[in-house]
Amino acid sequence: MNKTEIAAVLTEIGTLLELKGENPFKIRAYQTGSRLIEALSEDEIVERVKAGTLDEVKGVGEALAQKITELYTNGRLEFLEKLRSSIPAGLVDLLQIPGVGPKKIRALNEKLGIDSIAKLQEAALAGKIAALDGFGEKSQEKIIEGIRNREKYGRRHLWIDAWEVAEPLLAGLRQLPQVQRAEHAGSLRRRMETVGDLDFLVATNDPKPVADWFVQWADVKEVTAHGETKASVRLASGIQADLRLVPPEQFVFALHHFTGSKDHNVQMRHRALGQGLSMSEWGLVPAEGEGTAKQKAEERGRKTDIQTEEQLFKKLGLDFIPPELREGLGEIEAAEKGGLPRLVEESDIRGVFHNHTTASDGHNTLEEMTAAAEVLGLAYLGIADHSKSSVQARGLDETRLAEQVATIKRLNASGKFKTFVFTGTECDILPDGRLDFSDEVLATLDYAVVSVHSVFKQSVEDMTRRIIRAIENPHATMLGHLTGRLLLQREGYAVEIEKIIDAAIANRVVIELNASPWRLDMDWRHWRKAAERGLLCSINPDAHDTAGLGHLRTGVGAARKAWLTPENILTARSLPEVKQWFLERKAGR
Ligand code: DGT
Ligand code: CA
Ligand code: CA
Ligand code: ZN
Repeated sequence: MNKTEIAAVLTEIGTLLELKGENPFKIRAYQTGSRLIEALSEDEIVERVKAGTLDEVKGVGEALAQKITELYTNGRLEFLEKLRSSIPAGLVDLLQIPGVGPKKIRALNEKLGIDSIAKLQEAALAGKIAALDGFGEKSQEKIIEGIRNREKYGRRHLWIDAWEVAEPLLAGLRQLPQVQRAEHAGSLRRRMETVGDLDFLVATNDPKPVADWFVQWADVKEVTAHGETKASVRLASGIQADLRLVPPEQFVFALHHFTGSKDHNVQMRHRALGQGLSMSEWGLVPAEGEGTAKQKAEERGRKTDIQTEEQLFKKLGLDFIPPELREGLGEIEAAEKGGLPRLVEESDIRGVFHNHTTASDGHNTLEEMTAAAEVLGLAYLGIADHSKSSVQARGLDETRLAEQVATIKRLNASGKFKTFVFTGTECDILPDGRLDFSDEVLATLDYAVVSVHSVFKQSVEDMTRRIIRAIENPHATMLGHLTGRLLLQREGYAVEIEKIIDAAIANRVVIELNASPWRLDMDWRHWRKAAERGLLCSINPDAHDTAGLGHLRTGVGAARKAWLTPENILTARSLPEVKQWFLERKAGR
């Protein structure tokens, strides 16, 4: 365990002892011990553990020294494990509610028999808390809100939601005169499909006003830490945000460290060590020699020639690794050999498929959607309204589909928009794998997205067979949202993804990367290998209104995370190339 982790354990022990109503001196000894450990350098702790001289530190007694040694060497502490199990789990849970500390929990337990969050909520809603000594209307309100928010705060957030909250905050930080550089880091920068919390990083020589500004941001609901090197807040949306403030010469090292991922960082540190260098959030310094890593880094930082991540990677013999690829999945090996892909960018995308209009469950008309695509500079727009079995989505039957096709052809011929419109459908894959439209009807369209929208609860074998049968239909052009997942809401249905990928490649069917922020399906984790084997991707916004076309950005982020290049993506091709590809496909089989 490192010192921060050890300090956290000591604090936890103090809290648990307080919860048990132990002797205040004993409690204070752990609280003080935690602060003392934080104040020591990592190297000093190592030395003192080795020499057995921890108890010589003022304020650290023999008992504490022995526990710290045990934590340092074993990474666990029997005393803590016993302590934890001696307290009802429900009481410990109550510590998660803001405004109720160990003392209050004991009072609630003694006077009202409260030993779980559920009972606390019940008592608060019944107005029983306000009547207790040491509580009141205000603390009762706070408890009720705390419980209500717990679920909201506890969960992760869609990338797009996190992005929308983070962008204005980042812009605000950059405008402060004390801020030399500011970036976001963590999973948001790595473009994970969901984000736990926001991580901001600022380079400044004057951290106090920056931290003060951050905790007073309009959206801040609660300040959980407010120092000169770090501040943490909860925002109104329930998202938590960390701000770290570092001197300018440390910025690039901290940016790399807090961008993560953990796995990537571990591998990078390992590589640095192989070159005799110690890499940390503080800097890149010789692994051997006098002083702590932090001291050495601070000393050398002032004269470091490393200002950018490009330079940092170069120093370790690597090409620049885009943040999206930093998952510890072979990116370092590729960067070493000059083998990183030229990742797709938003500007590579020439058109979009799989979009809905008011004909089915969309909110904008065909012309509105086309106008919006034109504004985005897209050369083509593929319409794909639902088919007749999707009754709730007002799926089109054969007659209405034929009418829509005629309308689209007239629109293209009119020359009203620069964007060309492809005729298509999002055709239901029926439970047995047949498609919702006959071959004759499908043959009248430029393309067909085939998707599962019903009967999700099939066995893996049945679902896999069902989708493969659909893929084998010569009129299927693309497979829509492969697993049907809704991020943070609904797991995808069980299906053998490898077999689906095999079938798609064999039948020259495109698999979509559904760009809607709550789908991002097929998942980036499957794409890299599949694309290497020749699977073609289409980044499909699945837009249900004009704003939905903007989901393209989320989709491109996921595609980058998936190591995809423009060559892997159908919609990075020009209009004539795509027309040609559709024609060849139709003729080819
Ligand atoms: P999240 O917030 O759960 O979506 O994921 P991240 O990746 O943003 O994780 P977070 O916010 O806990 O930390 C940001 C980055 O800081 C993380 O990706 C890597 C780095 N980091 C944080 N704690 C550790 C640690 O204990 N060890 C290492 N090697 N890196 C860490
Ligand atoms: Ca984070
Ligand atoms: Ca964080
Ligand atoms: Zn769909």
